Amino acid sequence: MEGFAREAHRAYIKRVSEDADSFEYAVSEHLRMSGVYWAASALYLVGALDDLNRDDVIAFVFKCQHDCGGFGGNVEHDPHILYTLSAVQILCLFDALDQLDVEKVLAYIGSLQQPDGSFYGDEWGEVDTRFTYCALCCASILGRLDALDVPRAIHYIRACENFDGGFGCVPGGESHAGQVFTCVGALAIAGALEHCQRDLLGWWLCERQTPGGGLNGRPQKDADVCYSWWVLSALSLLERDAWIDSAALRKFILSCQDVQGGGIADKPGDEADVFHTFFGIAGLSLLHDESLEQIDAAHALPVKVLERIQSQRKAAS
Ligand code: GRG
Ligand code: ZN
Repeated sequence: MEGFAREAHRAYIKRVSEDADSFEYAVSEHLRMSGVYWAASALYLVGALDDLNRDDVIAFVFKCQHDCGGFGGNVEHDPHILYTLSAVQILCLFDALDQLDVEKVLAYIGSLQQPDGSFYGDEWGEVDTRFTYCALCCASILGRLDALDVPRAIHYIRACENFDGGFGCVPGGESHAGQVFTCVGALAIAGALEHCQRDLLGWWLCERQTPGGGLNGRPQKDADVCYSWWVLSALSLLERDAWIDSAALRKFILSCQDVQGGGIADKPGDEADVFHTFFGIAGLSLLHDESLEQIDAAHALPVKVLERIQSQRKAAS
């Protein structure tokens, strides 16, 4: 079996982050902010955050902020809660939260919450449990969950639960591992995991493991490296991560590496991309790979980064 190709992945992430002429750079133009979060997080987990230029990244992040407090996916793109979370996560990774007008960001996120507890993604009114997660994760990182109506947010998440213990993007929406992550993550952040049916949902999640060791997002679908994060993070928050075959999952993730060119693909033999590189490495971190930094399954940030933020907040109060 191939080992973890750390140096190749480092070089790959640096290359695709800097090469503005690459295919990957062009197709990720609309979500650059999240792309930077995936790249920076992956580098942090392999102990190489310094491969990115801190000043350039921070300048880019603030160029994407709007007067309302929200951030766009790129310079001159409209604000959206998805990119607002990525922006805040990037500032955390680079220890630059002190440059952020926290109240302004909280006002933006709070303005997106609806009377039923759900969240819009932006001013256009799409509702999705992904946006609930973004809101709670962001407010939690900023130490200000009190800025949101958390009980109503929990109520809305519960309305998205299905008979199989899983969750969808809206009430009645099919269970999907990505949405399960957002709902379990948000409930964990809210300290409300008692609302999950741990055993029923744990079963549904561990049944996502396919004979090849990889995880899929719902029944009958192919395994894909990113579900190593969406499924395993939820299992670990529910304390049911021992229910999957860890060695087989690790083997599947490693088989999706491009050991020469660097990066990790969705499936063996496919082209690598930064999204699957991050979620593959994050999955290996959740599998307790000791050569990697540990990641927090609820906030999708390194444990050390969250500890640093907490101690800074303590010192300031
Ligand atoms: C900070 C980690 C983090 C997340 C932010 C955006 C977000 C919040 C969460 C996304 C959750 C989600 C819905 C993930 C699934 C992404 C995915 C692979 C979707 C593919 O769906 P299909 O139907 O694929 O195309 P399948 O695998 O079902 O065939
Ligand atoms: Zn994927």
